[in-house]
Amino acid sequence: MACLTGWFLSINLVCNLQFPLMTSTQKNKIVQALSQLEIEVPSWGFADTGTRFGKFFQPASAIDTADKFADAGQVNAFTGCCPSVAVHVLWDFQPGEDPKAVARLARKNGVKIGSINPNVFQDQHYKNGSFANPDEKVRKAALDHVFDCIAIQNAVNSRYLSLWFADGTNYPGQDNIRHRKAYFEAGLKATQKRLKGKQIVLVEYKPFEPAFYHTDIADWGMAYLLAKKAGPRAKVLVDTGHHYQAQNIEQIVALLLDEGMLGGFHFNDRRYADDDLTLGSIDPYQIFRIFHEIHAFAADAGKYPDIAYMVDQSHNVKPKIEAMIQTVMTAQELWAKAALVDHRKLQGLQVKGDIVSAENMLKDAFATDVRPAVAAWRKKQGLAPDPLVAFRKSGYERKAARERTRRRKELGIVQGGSYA
Ligand SMILES: [Mn+2]
Repeated sequence: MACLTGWFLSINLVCNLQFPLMTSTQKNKIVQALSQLEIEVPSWGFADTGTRFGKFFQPASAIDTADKFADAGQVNAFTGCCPSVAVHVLWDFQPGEDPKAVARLARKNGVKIGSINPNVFQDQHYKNGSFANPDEKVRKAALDHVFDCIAIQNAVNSRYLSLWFADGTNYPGQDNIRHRKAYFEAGLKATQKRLKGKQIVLVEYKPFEPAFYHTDIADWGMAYLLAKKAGPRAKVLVDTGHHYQAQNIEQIVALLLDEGMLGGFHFNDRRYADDDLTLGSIDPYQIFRIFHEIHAFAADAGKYPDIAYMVDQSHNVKPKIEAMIQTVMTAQELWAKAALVDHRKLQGLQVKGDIVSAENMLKDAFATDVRPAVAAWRKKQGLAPDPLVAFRKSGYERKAARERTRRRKELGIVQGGSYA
């Protein structure tokens, strides 16, 4: 017995020597870092959505905007770091509805309205584009819709107007790329000019889809150029899923931070293209490296950059609230891991040219199990140490499924149909 105890002790000692337990300095770093991270969830992440080929319906999915806010309220209640909800104007506001009433509905559910997302891709007249449409009347309709969204933004006191454009062409010769660029410059300039105070317009990019020959804002450089020309309230939004394979996203983040042009993120993960998979499910080290660039920038600047962290995922096969909580927990863990890097020490190694040790500083931080420290932070906030377990125990999903199934019946809503 004594011998066994000795054996366990020596194993423990060896382990502790090679992989020391977290120090109180590291724990403090994590607490400080977590207090900096608020994540916005998307209203569209709680409704039934699908792929181009079909939808898999869930009894607990949100039917209307009130349900979406209630579900987002659950994510905030259990994680304590998601106080705002991104809204899609055509999907979350009924025509003629008082935006202030929608804002009150959000508050009633323990959240507030975050970024306002115009929709200039759904209507029939956008077949050849919105801001870049060759038809002046359509360009004006798109701009008018964006102006309406800014009016909503003002009414609900939202800081961010978040723009994503499906604009592009499918075939060579279909339209004049330079003319379209000029139309975009004009539209974004007019949009930026409408904003006031601390309001920001975010310009998102994406290499392809739905257009498959050229996309008008295809990468960060195009988004940067257009945002820069639009004026000081226009910044770039990095959607982590909107890059070609092998693109170095953290380099884009570092560059945009350095230029004061990074406005925000849309978090998700991808294996092939814009897959909207759960953050960190495929490549958590990628997200860690992005967060490392932000912490490194903050260490140099003496404060964290003013950027919006948002989730852009809609889950077709996972339960929606659980998937959102899982996403937020993953973001917090990767953010906490990246906060462990000692930037001064890293710089010393970089100057010395000690590449192996420098890289290992990132690898060691990534390999650290920060979950106990994150759980301790949650306890201090009066939250359950594991939000996912606590949410499951709450029975909310079962109750929502029952209530929403009954309501669907009353309203005559059929969950069914196909893509075509
Ligand atoms: Mn996005």
